[in-house]
Formats: sequence, structure tokens, C-alpha cells
Amino acid sequence: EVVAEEKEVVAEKKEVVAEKKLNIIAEAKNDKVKVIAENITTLKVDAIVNAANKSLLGGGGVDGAIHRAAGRGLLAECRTLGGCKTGEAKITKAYNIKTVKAVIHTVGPIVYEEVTEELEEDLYNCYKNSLIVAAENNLRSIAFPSISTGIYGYPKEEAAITATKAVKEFLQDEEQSKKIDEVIFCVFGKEDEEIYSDLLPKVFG
Ligand code: AR6
Repeated sequence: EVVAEEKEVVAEKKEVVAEKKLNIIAEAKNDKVKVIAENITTLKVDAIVNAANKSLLGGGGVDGAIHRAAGRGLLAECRTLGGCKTGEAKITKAYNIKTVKAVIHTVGPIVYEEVTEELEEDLYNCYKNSLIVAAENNLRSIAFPSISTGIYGYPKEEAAITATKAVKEFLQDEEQSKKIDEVIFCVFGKEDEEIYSDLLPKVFG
């Protein structure tokens, strides 16, 4: 019995280590929404979202990281898609990213000066349309980077508010919600770690 108990303790410890390795920094009570601090290409989820540009032919930031990890097959498929409009989302296979079934490419708005209502709506639509594409393709877990908040200049806090709002409203739709088990906000950098871990309990409880 003692041995069994010890085994249990070891198993528990292992679980903790596994969680730590994933860097889960916040989790909503609804159990579906998490914040994880990682390179998005290393996550084990059905779909990762790419913060792409309208050409869908690759770039810097997370787009560059995803294309590098996925390999040339991804670029070849992207060439067949005819680009993507701001706020819309298109799906490809994940090629050499073996922990993932698909990549959903979306194009965030570029902020030159201030965030207008139109830009906010574009960003909202990136999250909403990516979730719709995931649900349509039976992809039950999805990880988002902080779309538009790097090269495209969207203020991080405002972006997080819109991102969490879009996910919350999507999950409030009962039919859609049934099709998604897990939504991860994949944060990259201390600033977003703090913003999202503060925001998550406020938005999702
Ligand atoms: N994993 C997760 N997040 C990452 C990673 C990564 N490996 N690398 C960067 N980030 P950005 P945008 C974060 O600039 O602002 C490209 O050239 C980063 O810290 O990648 O939407 C495209 O082709 C930031 O929080 O995307 C477009 O031309 C977030 O990802 C343009 O950049 C988004 O930063 C899109 O700009």
C-alpha cells in the first residue's frame, strides 16, 4: 500500500513537472481557456493560428517561426490560397509541425496611429473567423498568438481585451462551443504574460 501511495505521489509530481514545462500561467474556471507562455510551434494542439500578412507567403515574427518549423510544404500550399483579407482566416496542413494537425492563417490589422473601431473589429474577426474555421474542420483545440501586437503595432493591452472578448462571445454560442474543447492564448514575452494572466479571470471567471 505504501508503495502504491508513493507511486501516486511520484505520478502527481510528474504531472506538476509536465504542467510547468508547458508554462501554463493562467487557466479559466470554465477549463477551456488557458494562457501558455511558449513558442507556438511547440504546442500540442489540433490547430495553431498564424498571424500572417495578406500575401500568406511568410514573413517575420510568429509567421516566420511557423514557416521555418513547418518547412517548404507550407509555403507551397500557401501559394495556392490566393492570399487572405484582413480579419479573415484560411486553413492549411501543418507539414513538419508534427504536434499539430493544421495551421489557420489569419491577417490582423495594422495600427499606424490609434486603434479605430474598424481596426478593433478586424482584430475581433481574426479570432472569431479562426475559431469558425477550427470548428468547421473538427479541430477541437486551438492556440492563438497575440495577433497584430508585434510588427503590426496593435497596443498589447487593447489587443488582449479584444482577443478575450472574441473568444468569450464565440464560446457563449452553445452550438459553436460544443465543437471546441480548448482555446490557448499563447503569449510570448513578459508583458503579455502579465496582461493575459490579469485579464483571464476577469473575462472568464
Ligand atoms: N510563438 C508565439 N508567439 C510569437 C512567436 C512564437 N514563436 N514569435 C513571435 N510571437 P508578429 P503581427 C509573438 O510580429 O504583429 C509578419 O512579418 C510576438 O511576440 O509575429 O500580427 C507577418 O508576415 C507578438 O506578441 O505578428 C506580417 O507581415 C505576436 O506573436 C506581420 O509580421 C505577434 O507578432 C504580422 O504582424
